[in-house]
Amino acid sequence: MSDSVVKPKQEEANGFPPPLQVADDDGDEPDDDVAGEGEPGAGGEGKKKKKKKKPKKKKLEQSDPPRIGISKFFPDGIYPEGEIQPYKDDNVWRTTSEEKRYNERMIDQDPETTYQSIRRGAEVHRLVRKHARKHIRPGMSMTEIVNNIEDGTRALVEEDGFESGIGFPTGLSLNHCAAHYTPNAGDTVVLQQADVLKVDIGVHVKGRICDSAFTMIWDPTYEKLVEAVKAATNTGEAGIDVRLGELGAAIQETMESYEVEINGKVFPVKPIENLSGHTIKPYQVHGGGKSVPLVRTEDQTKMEEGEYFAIETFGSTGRGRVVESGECSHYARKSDAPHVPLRLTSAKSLLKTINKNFGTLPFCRRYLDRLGESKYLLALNHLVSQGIVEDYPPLCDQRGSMTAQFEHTILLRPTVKEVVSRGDDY
Ligand SMILES: [Co+2]
Repeated sequence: MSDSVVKPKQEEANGFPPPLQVADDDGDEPDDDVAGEGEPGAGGEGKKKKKKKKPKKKKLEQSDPPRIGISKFFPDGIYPEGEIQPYKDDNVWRTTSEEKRYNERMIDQDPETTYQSIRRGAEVHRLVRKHARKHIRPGMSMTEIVNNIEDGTRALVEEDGFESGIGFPTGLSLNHCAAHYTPNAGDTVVLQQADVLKVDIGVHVKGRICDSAFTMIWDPTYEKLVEAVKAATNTGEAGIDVRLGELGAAIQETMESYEVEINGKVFPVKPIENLSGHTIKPYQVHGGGKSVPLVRTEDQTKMEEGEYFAIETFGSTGRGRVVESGECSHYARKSDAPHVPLRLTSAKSLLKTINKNFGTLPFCRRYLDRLGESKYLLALNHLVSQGIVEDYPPLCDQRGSMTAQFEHTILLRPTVKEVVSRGDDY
């Protein structure tokens, strides 16, 4: 198909072991008894085992690194539910409401809105990050790390044009940089023992983007920083009718109850006040226009039934404010891009490539490289200056400070809240 792109053979180049062979791949009898190991939810578990004709047949096992499409493990198309949290206070009635339960069934039966797409993305996310956590260590280059993650995502989600694929470039922001860094070609950064690494991974299925991030450290100095941000993300105050400004206040309060001692000096953990969580729309990771602040604000906007939110919080030992800094890697075509006549032929052609391969999904320079584009910077900058493409440069606090991030995608279902990206790791 013309939409699918050529997959580079990066396993060998990076010295990773080649994917293991599928133990059972004759495909005549699906193994519906192997669900994702150790994951929450009930996907596939309720199924009765069929009497097998061939008792010697082995279970399908995921390879290491994970490269076997997730759908092979869920042949009925039912993926594990995330963590279920009941609504509180004035919304307790929703859990048992017949009407709300009916609404939910209707949503799930509609192929356009079903929860199975986001849950499939979340299951891929859990497997990819499980491997990443085991695999990433100081001494590795950013390029090695990102290839490992993205090769895993592409394989597990069974990348197929706009049907399924990477949701956005993998963020690998280090230390004082909080977000929007991923290596460009030629990047020479190598992970260090004392680094604080934010890993932000996006997976989409039919445009439903699972947006979830975590922080990795190897130096125990930053344990409290990581703990603070994890706790703030898990504050759990999100819900239907909750006001965004008040949710920000709850996040701020949790975050500010921590401090971190670095070389004998105590630093308060500050929420980064100019970063925020966001609603997610199909194919638009920042679609829907609502922001979840990390500090108290006067925003009276309420969260609403049916919305998908990325609840992400960032803590910092620095100012608690980020500015754009460093070479840009992330871009996305605007969903409301104006129709401007492009005089630059190269920009016209690049826009075609972007429309065909990403639409409004964010992409990075590496993704253009692997599509065979070269010397596109002038054209790309032209699309940015014409307001067609938005650039997202790295966002950094002051040099010398450390920042951490945790993020989950949540669904405000009619009856309950579902933390769809929850795993046993965070
Ligand atoms: Co996000």
